[in-house]
Amino acid sequence: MTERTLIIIKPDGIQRHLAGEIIARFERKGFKLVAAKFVQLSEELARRLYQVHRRKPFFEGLVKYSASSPVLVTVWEAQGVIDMARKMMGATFGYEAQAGTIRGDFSCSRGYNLIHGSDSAESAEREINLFFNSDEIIDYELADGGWLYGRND
Ligand code: DAT
Ligand code: MG
Repeated sequence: MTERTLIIIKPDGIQRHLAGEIIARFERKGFKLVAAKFVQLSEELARRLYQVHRRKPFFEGLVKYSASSPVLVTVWEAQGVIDMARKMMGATFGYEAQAGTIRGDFSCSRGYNLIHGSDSAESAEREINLFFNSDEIIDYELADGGWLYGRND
């Protein structure tokens, strides 16, 4: 079944001119972009995004960093997109992430790790609703859509 995930290119991703690189990876993989918004997060919205971490010692730092500079918020669609995007992002800390992943290739940091991606279907739904109304998620066909999934899968 087609699934959606929320991907945020975080402040360091924008400041380090990596937005195009990151988007290109998801495009080339075959994910369909269905929504995008360039925004300056408020600390309040950052707190809501990361609410599961509210009791962690790094929470306030995470909120401040997330609201420190603009981010690009995107929604991507594909069969199994949540797990595939997490694999492409790599492990949370840049210095532990495998080469070939976004964090593994471009981040050496713990907190400045370039990208957020939903970690489950429930998180994806909650996070997408934080940023987008249903009419901001675009329903359209990709011209090469028929070539993305084999008919013999
Ligand atoms: P992920 O972004 O891989 O889903 P997460 O949800 O566990 O990771 O944590 C959210 C963000 O919080 C993560 O991207 C970076 C930061 N973070 C996580 N654990 C941390 C820690 N121990 N110290 C500092 N920052 C941390
Ligand atoms: Mg997470």
